[in-house]
Amino acid sequence: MIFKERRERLLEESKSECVLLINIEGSSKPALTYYTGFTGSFATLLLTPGEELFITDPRYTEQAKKQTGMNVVEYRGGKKFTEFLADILKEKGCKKVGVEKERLSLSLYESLVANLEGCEFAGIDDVIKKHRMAKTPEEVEKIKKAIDIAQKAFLELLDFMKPGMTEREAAAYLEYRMKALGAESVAFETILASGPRSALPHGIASGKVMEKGEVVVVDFGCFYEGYCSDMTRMVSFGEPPDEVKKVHEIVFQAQERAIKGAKPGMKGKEIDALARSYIEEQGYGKEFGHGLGHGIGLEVHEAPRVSRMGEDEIKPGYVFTIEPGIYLEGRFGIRIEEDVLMTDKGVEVLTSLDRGIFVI
Ligand SMILES: [Mn+2]
Repeated sequence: MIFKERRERLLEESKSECVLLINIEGSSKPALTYYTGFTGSFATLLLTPGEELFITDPRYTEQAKKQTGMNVVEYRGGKKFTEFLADILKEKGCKKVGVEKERLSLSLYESLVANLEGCEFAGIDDVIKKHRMAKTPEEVEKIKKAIDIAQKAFLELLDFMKPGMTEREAAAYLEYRMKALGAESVAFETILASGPRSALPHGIASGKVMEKGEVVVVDFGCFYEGYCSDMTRMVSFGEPPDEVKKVHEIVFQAQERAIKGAKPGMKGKEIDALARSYIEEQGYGKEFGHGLGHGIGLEVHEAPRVSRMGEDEIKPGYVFTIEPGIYLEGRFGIRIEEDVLMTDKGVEVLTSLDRGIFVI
């Protein structure tokens, strides 16, 4: 079973005696899903050299048994959860414990430390990150399915959306169609921003009425079997003005440079630079304020970073977005976003919608 193999690698590579991953209201949820298959909101995984324990509460016992096939221990209250956990750690003799540092709250950490004298905690975030970045073919298939659903829903949206409608109404339709086509949920709140609002890189759909002659940025995606898609397209009500076309062409060429130029082994920041340098040459460097892309998988924003800060080498099997944009405050913004898979030759583009402006 894939989860069991992942757990064995985690314990081995974490260089800790034990691994403790805690998901309280979503904290280490993606890691719990990655290493056990569990998708609920409350669970803890404890790995020791001889034993694996999965802890949850009675709301999730049945689900946990089904999803993980592991030995499930129930937390039934009576004492604080951290005291309950500390007792287990003491009983198992855990002294050096690997945790997901970025996801462990200070209050939880303090309370564990207070209950576990002489216990040492170490962050194993890098090991988890390294595992999750390298997708298996099965994971890539799920992402492709999430892309397929989102793309079909987008094409249906084009027949539905019209001037006079609010952004929210159009976004709701897109989200409804994604779910009707098999998505578990949206990957994030749909960004659907028209006219001057398109210059907001994260303009969540609002009550604004869309008007004739406006461009609309639509950034959307969905989850399928735990994995997500994330893409962006431009729509225009009527033929767009020349300046919109010109800026779109620059963004398109920047994206093309990143798609063609990205090779395995390059750092995220080198791929970012392929697109960024072109946008800078065209005089819009300041108007491209965000990173070129980010990893996608169990989360819509995960490692690797493909930005000026991206130090991770992008290896075959990594799935990430390439999404340059130019935002002209108060006027309009353009972004085009693809999901790509790094292969041993270069990137394979997984999204397949036309990359031009959809004029309706
Ligand atoms: Mn994105």
